Amino acid sequence: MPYAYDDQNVFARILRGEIPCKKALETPHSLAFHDIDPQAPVHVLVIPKGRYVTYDHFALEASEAEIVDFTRTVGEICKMTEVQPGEGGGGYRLIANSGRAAIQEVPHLHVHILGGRLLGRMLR
Ligand code: DGP
Repeated sequence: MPYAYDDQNVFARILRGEIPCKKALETPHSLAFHDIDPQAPVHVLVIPKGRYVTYDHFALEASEAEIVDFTRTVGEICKMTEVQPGEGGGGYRLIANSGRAAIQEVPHLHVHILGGRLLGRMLR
């Protein structure tokens, strides 16, 4: 059971309206909101509304409608938040921590979108 879903995780509670969030965009299958502990001037999380734990869980088991909606929502947020040239060259970073090795804190798939400052080199 690699994909057991915990209904009490904080993003499930946000989706049920039990915990408030600062919403950036909502679509039929996805929700984008600002991270509670921003690591950059722009730090938005995009989550699917479905019960998916990790990126592979979502990519392999979600419907095409969910996948298209989620991918487009991430794209919309990137476009909305992309910094303009002249402020460090523009751009953003996507991160989807999945599982223990990546220290995924909330077990509901989320993509971090970070931008608004020079982010520094991450992988070499
Ligand atoms: P990760 O380590 O990839 O699972 O990141 C989880 C992120 O979720 C972390 O950056 C903080 C954020 N987060 C945790 N609880 C809340 C919350 O209640 N509201 C919001 N907006 N973000 C939260």
